[in-house]
Amino acid sequence: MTRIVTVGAAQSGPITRSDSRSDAVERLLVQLRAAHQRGCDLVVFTECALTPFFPHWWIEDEAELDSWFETEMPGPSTQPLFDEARRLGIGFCLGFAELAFEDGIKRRFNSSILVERDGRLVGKFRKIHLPGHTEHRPNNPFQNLEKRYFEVGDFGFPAWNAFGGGVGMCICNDRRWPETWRSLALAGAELIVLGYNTPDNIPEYPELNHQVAFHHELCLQSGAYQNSCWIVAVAKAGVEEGVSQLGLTSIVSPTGQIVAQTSSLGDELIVYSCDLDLCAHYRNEMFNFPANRRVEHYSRITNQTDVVPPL
Ligand code: CDV
Repeated sequence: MTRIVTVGAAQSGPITRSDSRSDAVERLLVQLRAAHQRGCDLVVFTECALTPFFPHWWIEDEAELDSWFETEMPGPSTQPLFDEARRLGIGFCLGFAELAFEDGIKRRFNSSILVERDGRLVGKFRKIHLPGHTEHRPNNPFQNLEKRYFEVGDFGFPAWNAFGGGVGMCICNDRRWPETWRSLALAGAELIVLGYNTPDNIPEYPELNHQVAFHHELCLQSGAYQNSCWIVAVAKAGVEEGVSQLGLTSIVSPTGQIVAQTSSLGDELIVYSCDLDLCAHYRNEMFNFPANRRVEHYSRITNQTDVVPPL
C-alpha cells in the first residue's frame, strides 16, 4: 500500500499592523477550506502566521511586545481554525509567537504546532536557530530582533508518527543548517514542514541580495535530497509594513526537485500528493545511514571546527 499524503502549502501575503488576530485567522480559514476542496490531508501555514513579523520592529514597551504573542493555543481567536479543521477532517501546521509561563517564569519562543485530522495535537516545535541581533540598529531599514524577542527552542528536533509517516517541523532560519535536516531525518522524519519570513534583501550586504532566492532553494533541495525526505516550506510573502519578503513557497521531493512552487507574493495555495515511500528509495541505497554514515570519522573534524573562531 502506498503512503500518499496530500499536502497544501498555504503561503500568506502581508499582514498589516492594524489587522486583528481574527482577520488573520479568517484568511487562514479561506485557505484551509480551499485545501480541503483540493483533497489535502494536511495544510501548512507560515512562521508567525497570525501577525506581521514583528521582529522587524524595535519594541521597547513590554506590554506592546507581549501583545504579539499567543498565551494559549488554541485561544479565543484561533479556536475557529481548530474547529473548522476538525470538522473538515484536515490537519494543519501553524506557526505562532508563543508566550509561556513555566515555573512562574515568562518565556518567549518562535513556535509551531502540528494538528492531526481528528483535531489531536501531535506536537510542538520551538525554533532553534534564531537569526539577527539583540541591539537596536536604527540605521537599518528594518530590524531583525529574533535574538532579542525569543529564546532558543528547547524541544530539539523530534519527529512524530502522523499522517501515515514520520513528520517533523523546523522554522525559517533552521532550514539553512544541515544539522536541522539530518537531526530530523535521524529522528525518523519523512516529511518536514516549516514556515519562513525571509526578506528578499540583506541591509548589511546588499551585494548578496540577488542570491536570496537561490540560497533558499539550495537549502531546501539539498536538505531533501541528502536526507531522503519531503520538505514543505511556506512563506510570508510580499511587502509587509515596508519589508519586502521572498515568496517561493515550495514543495520539494526526496529527489531534491521542487515539484510545486507559488508564483505570487500573496495568499496562494499549492498542493502536491507526496509519496512517503519515495524516501525509502534513497534511504535504502545512497543515504542508507546505518550502512554508509561514518560517524566515527566525523568527530575529529567536529572538534576542529568547534575551535575555529568567527571571522
Ligand atoms: N525568520 C527568519 O529566520 N528569517 C531569516 C532571515 C532573517 C535571514 C532566514 O533565515 O530566512
